[in-house]
Amino acid sequence: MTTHDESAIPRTTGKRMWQGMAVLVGVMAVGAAIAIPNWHNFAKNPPPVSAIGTGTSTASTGGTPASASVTAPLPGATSISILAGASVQGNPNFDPNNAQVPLGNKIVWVNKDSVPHTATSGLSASDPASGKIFDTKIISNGQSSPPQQLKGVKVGDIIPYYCQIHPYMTAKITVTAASGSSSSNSSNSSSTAGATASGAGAGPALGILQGASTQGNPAYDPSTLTVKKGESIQVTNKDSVPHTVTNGKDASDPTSGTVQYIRT
Ligand SMILES: [Cu+2]
Repeated sequence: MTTHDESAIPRTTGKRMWQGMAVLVGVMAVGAAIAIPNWHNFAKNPPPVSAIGTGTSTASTGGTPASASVTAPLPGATSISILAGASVQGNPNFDPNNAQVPLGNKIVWVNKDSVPHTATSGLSASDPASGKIFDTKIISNGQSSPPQQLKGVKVGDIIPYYCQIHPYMTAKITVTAASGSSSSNSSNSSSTAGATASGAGAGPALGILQGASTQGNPAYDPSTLTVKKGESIQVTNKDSVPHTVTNGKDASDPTSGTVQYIRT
């Protein structure tokens, strides 16, 4: 059959049309049969690129993790271990990962690994503040660093540091009130000491709501939080997938995650 009408008219039979529809519906049904029962797992097990490490998850609590079990080998010094295997990305590296160091204490890093490391203040080598507060320089395997005095820090400061040889090795130090001076502290210091002693509940609470991972849902509760100087924010993730709370507009914001010093 020919026609002078050149417009695109579908030329097929009703039967072939329904066969095509059946193929489409079949493919979608198979896909749905796989995706729907596994939806929960997809959400709970994000691909590695979006997986969130657990190493720093206690950082925001401002509590008393780990350090209580680490006793100084010499008076006035805090010992931090560099664990065996620390040079392998993803392994635990600095222990404790967030050491609570009394103001004025020196810190000794003990390298228990089989390769050299450094402990250098700052976020990375490109951080203009890198090494300004302390830098152990190279610590040979099996050796301890010279005692490091933290320069210009105050109670409540949180100091990130890293290894210059393995920049993915990161940890932080929280400066606490000097031991033995609790009775003569200013109100700021004693409130910090109180916060440290009580651990959870030391500051205002921030909730991440169930369903927050769905775009458009309410995410943070409250969405605006007022914090006083020196207070820690207690973040509770009530959702079924991991989240972070990171300062900045988004990951491309050059200031993202850089609010690091908490001044009391
Ligand atoms: Cu290293």
